[in-house]
Amino acid sequence: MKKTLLTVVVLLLVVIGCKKIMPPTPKDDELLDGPVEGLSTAETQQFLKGDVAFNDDIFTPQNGLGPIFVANSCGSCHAGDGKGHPFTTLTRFGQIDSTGNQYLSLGAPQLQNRAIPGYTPETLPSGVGFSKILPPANTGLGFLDAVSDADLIAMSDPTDADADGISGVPNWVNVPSYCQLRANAISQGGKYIGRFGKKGAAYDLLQQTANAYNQDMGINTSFEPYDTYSKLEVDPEVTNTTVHNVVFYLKTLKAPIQRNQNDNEVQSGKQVFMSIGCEKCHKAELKTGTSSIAALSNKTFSPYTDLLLHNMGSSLDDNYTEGSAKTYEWKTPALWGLGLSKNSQGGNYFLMHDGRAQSIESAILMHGGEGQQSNTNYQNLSESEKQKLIKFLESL
Ligand code: HEC
Ligand code: HEC
Ligand SMILES: [Ca+2]
Ligand SMILES: [Ca+2]
Ligand SMILES: [Ca+2]
Repeated sequence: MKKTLLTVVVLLLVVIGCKKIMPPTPKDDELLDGPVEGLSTAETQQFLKGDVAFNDDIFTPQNGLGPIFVANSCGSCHAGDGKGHPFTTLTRFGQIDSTGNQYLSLGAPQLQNRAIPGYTPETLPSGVGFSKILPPANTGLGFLDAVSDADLIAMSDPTDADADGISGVPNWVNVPSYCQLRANAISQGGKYIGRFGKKGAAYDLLQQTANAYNQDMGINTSFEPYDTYSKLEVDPEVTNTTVHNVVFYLKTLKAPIQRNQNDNEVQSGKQVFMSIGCEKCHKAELKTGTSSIAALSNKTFSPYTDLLLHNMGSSLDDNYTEGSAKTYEWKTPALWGLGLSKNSQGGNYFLMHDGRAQSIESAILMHGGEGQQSNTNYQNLSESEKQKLIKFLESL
């Protein structure tokens, strides 16, 4: 009897002790790396296979890493599928106008700054301007992928016909032959609307993924078979099945869930967001068309982006062009998940394409060009309106 009681007490102490030292389990709405709701069993299995390839496939010289590379797994730059850190940036160079890349023989467009033993990593040619970009969060991408081209065109205003200072244009890109065109894809001069990457230069998640394997890790696929070092065509180092699983995983990562939606200040912060013109680019609501994945078909969702390019002014000019995107143009980043981005960034914010903004307010104050008016409107707000706006943004 006594012994049992002692055991119970000891067990209780252990349980209480554990509670104190173990960090609390994050709530569902604080996690970014789960699947969308409503996947079938087979779809969930494919999601899980893609999850493993994305996070646990760590490449080594034995299974194909490099010879020149930037990192050895997708997950090392996209930890928890959240935003990356200034330590995990990519560097691109050599494209300043529409004439194409001027430094192809010197390692452009992307710098592979690491190499496996016996090989020399690339270095930037001296005197060349370069662009450093921070990994974006990888959430809700399947929803963005399934918006129709017609909807994107409807939001664009290339000549600023309504004279509100905001144009917004799609990035018209060449589509690699291995990509499948979207249903009802709209083309202009043989080019199609890109939507992934910070300038929207990748047509779809297959191109983004095949390119990441090749350029970021030196892993060749049948889609991108040219070795970045020898420039020769080599055998695939991961299978097409693995690539498709990763693409499926990216497509079916859930959209971040807004927190504190019913808080009064959050709600009035959203009104401020709408009234000072933020929503002209960071669109509160988009809808998907039909998708082969039922959970993504005909859904309305709140990403706070229009997926279009905007002139953001000279101080955000990165001296680098992609597709039809100019050096000063950026695709509106989705703001969903914004308030959670610190979790994968070591407790601090690193916002804007290169992480230069260390708070939400400083990100707003960096908006120039088409974003200048809303920046000025922000500065003219009262302190309490500003606070509500920030509180709303943190709830995303
Ligand atoms: C060295 C760090 C690094 C590695 C490794 C890496 N990425 Fe990325 N990823 C980035 C950066 C930086 C961007 C922004 C690229 C751009 O704007 O063109 C990005 C962009 C993306 C995007 C576009 C998201 C969006 O919102 O448009 C996807 C999807 C993606 N990566 C998937 C992957 C996958 C899959 C892998 C592994 C096969 C991978 N990444 C490996 C750094 C990395
Ligand atoms: C003209 C279109 C436009 C308008 C209007 C606009 N933004 Fe942006 N916003 C952008 C673009 C494009 C970027 C990315 C710039 C970069 O990365 O250099 C951005 C970046 C941001 C970021 C950083 C996001 C991240 O993940 O790094 C925040 C936060 C933000 N905007 C909030 C706002 C708020 C709040 C307003 C209203 C005061 C606003 N924006 C108005 C286009 C716009
Ligand atoms: Ca290789
Ligand atoms: Ca290179
Ligand atoms: Ca306009």
